Amino acid sequence: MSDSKTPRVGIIMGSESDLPVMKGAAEILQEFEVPFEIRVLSAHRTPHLSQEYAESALDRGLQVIIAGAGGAAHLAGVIAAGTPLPVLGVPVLTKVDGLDSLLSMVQMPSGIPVGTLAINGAKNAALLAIQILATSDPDMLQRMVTYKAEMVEKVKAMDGRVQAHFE
Ligand code: RP5
Repeated sequence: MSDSKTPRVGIIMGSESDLPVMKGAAEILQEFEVPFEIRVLSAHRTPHLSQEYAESALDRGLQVIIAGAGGAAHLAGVIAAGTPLPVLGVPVLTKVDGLDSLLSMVQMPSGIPVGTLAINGAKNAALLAIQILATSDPDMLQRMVTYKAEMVEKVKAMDGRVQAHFE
């Protein structure tokens, strides 16, 4: 059973240090009024909790999971292994350069996909999660249509300002 408060999207991250990036996903979901939950779960430091999270996600009403991690970023893959839900991965920038995180996520072997976003791409992960929800939710679809229309207006305004600057 789900109601308007049951989380539909799960945001998880490997460490609290990922929060400055991952809060971008939370802010987008808030803007679209999508109920979500947000947790710190580590694939290597709390493997049992991560597995429990993945295995209970569907029954708890989640529809999409966004997983952010840095370094040897296996959290999204571990979660994807334990749930039939779509998992979106956000590689978090590290001291190296973030390519370590990106490749750890995007190079999942065949069979267990992780839909990997750009390095630090938490906002796009949330937008993609909303688009996934919108495939079976007309209200969410309308919100996405409105969001895109507003973006068009913002770019038109930028265009006008830039042109005016050099007139
Ligand atoms: C990963 O290691 C986390 O996702 C984080 O990006 C990185 C560093 O974690 P902390 O040392 O800051 O806890 O597991």
